[in-house]
Amino acid sequence: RSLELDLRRAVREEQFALFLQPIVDLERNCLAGAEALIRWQHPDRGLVPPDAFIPLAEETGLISDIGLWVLETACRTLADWKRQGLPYRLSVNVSGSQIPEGLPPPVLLDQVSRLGISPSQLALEITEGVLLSDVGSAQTWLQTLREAGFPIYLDDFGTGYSSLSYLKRFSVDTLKVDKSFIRDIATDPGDQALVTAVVAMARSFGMDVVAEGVEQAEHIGLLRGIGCRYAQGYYFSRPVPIESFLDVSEQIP
Ligand code: G
Ligand code: G
Ligand code: NA
Ligand code: MN
Repeated sequence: RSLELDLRRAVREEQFALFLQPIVDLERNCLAGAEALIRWQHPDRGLVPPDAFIPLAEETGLISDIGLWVLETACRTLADWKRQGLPYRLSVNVSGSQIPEGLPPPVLLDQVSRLGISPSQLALEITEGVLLSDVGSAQTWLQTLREAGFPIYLDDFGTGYSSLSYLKRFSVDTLKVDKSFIRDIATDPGDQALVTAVVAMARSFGMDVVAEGVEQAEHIGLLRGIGCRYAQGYYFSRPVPIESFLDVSEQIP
């Protein structure tokens, strides 16, 4: 349990960093924004990736405080961009265990209004399981925030249990197609057919699509061809520290 003690201290001392990975608008050929991905700057272990501590944070409830730190850091970054006249959108990941008490809608609204940013610039990434686990309260949470203007992204789309009826029941703004479907899209006709169908379906529901895990130049032409508007992946950039993001994004697309 020493990792838990370390994590408690990390929360107190804010030993975290937000890394940003660009999301590119393939239609307009410009940067659309970024996904925020947390890292733990451990005093002895160095940079710890989220997979190594988010599950523990969820078990121990520390995820709530970590989530509030992420929210504040993301909003400060948006305010900073606004001062520079940059219109980018940021998306933050939200775990099921943060919903609803860990991230109350009034807290989100208060944060954006204090910093003078629009809710439309802060997207919330959830996974499909979140709304199925405790349908009542999670659904109310989602609906309240969506009505307040926060875009909702469905993360890792295609890997869980979402069906057409799921998408009809829970309205979201954007589907993020999981990287496992993009990886072989240039060579696997099945994956290509699947992503083509997802894009067509998203359109008919009025949703946007972000392709995740875009690693090759070939992916870009293909995705553009099937009408997928947004892309994210190592081809453009790995997640980078906030301080480097604007420099990195100058090279994009
Ligand atoms: O950064 P990386 O690509 O290693 O992210 C791995 C996973 O960690 C992602 O699936 C993402 O959902 C999760 N993750 C990253 N940042 C956060 C965060 O701020 N909050 C939560 N709850 N999960 C995060
Ligand atoms: O929240 P989510 O699970 O979608 O987090 C995205 C994860 O995917 C992060 O761990 C991020 O570092 C990773 N990632 C981002 N772009 C790429 C990519 O092009 N290829 C691969 N393999 N992983 C990526
Ligand atoms: Na995500
Ligand atoms: Mn994802």
